Amino acid sequence: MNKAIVDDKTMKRTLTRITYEIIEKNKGNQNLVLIGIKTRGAYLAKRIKSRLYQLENIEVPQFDLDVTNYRDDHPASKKGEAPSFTKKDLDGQHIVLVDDVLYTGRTIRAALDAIMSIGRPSKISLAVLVDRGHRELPIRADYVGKNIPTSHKETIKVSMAEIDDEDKIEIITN
Ligand code: 3GP
Ligand code: 5GP
Ligand code: MG
Repeated sequence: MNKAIVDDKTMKRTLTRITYEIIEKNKGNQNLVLIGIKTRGAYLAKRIKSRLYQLENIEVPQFDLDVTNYRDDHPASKKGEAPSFTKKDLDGQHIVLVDDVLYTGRTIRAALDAIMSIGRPSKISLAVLVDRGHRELPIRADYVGKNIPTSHKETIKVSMAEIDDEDKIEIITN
């Protein structure tokens, strides 16, 4: 059973709010760098980057990250892509990691591992579109689009216009 909970207009507003929160919490927006976790986190990071420019004329670098090679839970059956950023992109910067759904926290742990193995940021924050609970590690998000308490059996389906033809968030009950 699919239950739609966020439509395109609400997703747009949510991303605008997250962008304003990033602006508010980082007065001057010095040294901000957005890193989006593939696949949908990368599209979200691109949207936040363009909102930062539209709303406040702020230009920030944005990179995609594939965490496959850094995961501890399911060993990669296929090899992931190497990170596109280098040490100089990270050193002394404030990284805002972006992902679609935060669940156990293991993806974010893998992303932190990838970043720390390459450079030394001054700060790392986390922005997620959905926090569905069930953390297995001491990780929390600084910017949350929507808290959606779920059971382990449910999943959150995030659709994004760039690859799914529309913007939508649904709860899937298996
Ligand atoms: P994403 O790469 O855009 O984040 O993990 C591959 C895809 O499967 C993800 O797309 C994610 O949206 C989707 N997915 C749905 N449920 C789960 C889940 O419980 N765990 C993981 N890792 N991915 C899930
Ligand atoms: P975690 O590593 O925190 O358990 O899971 C986070 C990653 O797995 C996110 O990148 C997300 O894509 C994916 N994920 C986990 N649960 C869900 C879910 O219910 N829906 C979607 N769309 N992705 C999920
Ligand atoms: Mg994801």
